[in-house]
Amino acid sequence: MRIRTADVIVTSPGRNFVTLKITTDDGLSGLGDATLNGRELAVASYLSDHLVPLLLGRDADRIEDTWQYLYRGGYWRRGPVTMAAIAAVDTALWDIKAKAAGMPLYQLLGGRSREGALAYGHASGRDIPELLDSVRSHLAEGFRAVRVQTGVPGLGAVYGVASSAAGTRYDYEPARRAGGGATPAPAEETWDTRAYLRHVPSVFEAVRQEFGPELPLLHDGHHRMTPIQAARLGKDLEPYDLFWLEDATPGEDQAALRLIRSHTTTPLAIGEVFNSIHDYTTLLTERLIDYVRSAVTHTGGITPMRRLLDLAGLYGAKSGMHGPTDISPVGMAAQLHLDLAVHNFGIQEYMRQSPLTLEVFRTSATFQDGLLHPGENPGLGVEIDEEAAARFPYEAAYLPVNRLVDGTVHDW
Ligand code: EZ4
Ligand code: CO
Repeated sequence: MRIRTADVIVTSPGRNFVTLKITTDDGLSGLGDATLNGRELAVASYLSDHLVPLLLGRDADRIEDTWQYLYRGGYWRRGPVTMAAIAAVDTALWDIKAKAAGMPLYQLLGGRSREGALAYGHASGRDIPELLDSVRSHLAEGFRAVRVQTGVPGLGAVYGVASSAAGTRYDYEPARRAGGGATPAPAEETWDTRAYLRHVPSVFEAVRQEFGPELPLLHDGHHRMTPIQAARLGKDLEPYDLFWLEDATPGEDQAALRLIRSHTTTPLAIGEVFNSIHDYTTLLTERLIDYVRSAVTHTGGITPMRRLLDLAGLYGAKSGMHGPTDISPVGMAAQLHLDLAVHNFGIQEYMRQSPLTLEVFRTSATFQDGLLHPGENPGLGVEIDEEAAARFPYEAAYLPVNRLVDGTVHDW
């Protein structure tokens, strides 16, 4: 079975997505997600200029060999652009293999270990009452775990907090779009870590008071703290029994996690901006983290994600794959098949896609009683409507930039 065509599809049904569609001479086709929020066209070029010419005529059955060929053969290893491009190829080839077998992909990954993947949703509010309403509406939608983010008194818009009131579409996260093809400058937000550290424990106090001790609660620090600040927050949040504290510090400083770990028993999650198993070696072998946050889309595909989760399992760490709306329904489906199959599943992040996005990507995935399931269709269970995709041309859009009150550009 040879690869006949490989098409890079860039579409923007509410937000930008990059998808690779591989078709074989047997007439089977597979999809892979290559979306890199705010840097989409770099990956599209990597695919169409550098990988597609190498794929045409190759044996579609040889997933591992193709992965190694693209990773080692490119000389320049790792990096989010490279790994998103390779991820799309890997995922599309798994989709094809599972379709050829007539099975949902999770069967080829060893069959299911559970009925569905426990999902967490994003509750947020500009203040505590708005947050409590948002938690309530998530519970009403069936969520059995929620991430909790709020505004900080004295600060304006805060990344991770919905700008619209609870009940309307939860739209904090899509990067800001320019409209009309213009290139926008990123929005700039002001950040004050001391004000944040004073405020967050009172938020969790209010949520536990209202919803009791059972509900799994998560929090995302969005890389904004120094190690010593993160250590303090972890300690301050211990009474509220978090499921995890995510991205407390910028993840590339792996040694920082040693300091945090030595001060707090709050479970730690990290890795949504990582793109390689090598980003985790210190963190896992020294048991500095509890959850691995990588996405299939940004880590080179299903093949290396499986390898990473197997390594994590040796050190008692579990999966918590990244699942915001900048992971397309294709990337999410790949993760859901892994979620079902792997032994050391922890939790799956889940934000609902917009109706426009779901017009372009037809997915068999379901969300019921707090659990996600990829469906039983052969392959990934996602198809792309290319005519619909063509109606939504790319629009430049960027994530915001954080500045401290003194004007310095900050981590976020
Ligand atoms: O900021 O997906 O845990 N989820 C997150 C996301 C990320 C965006 C970046 O593209 O932190 O909202
Ligand atoms: Co995050």
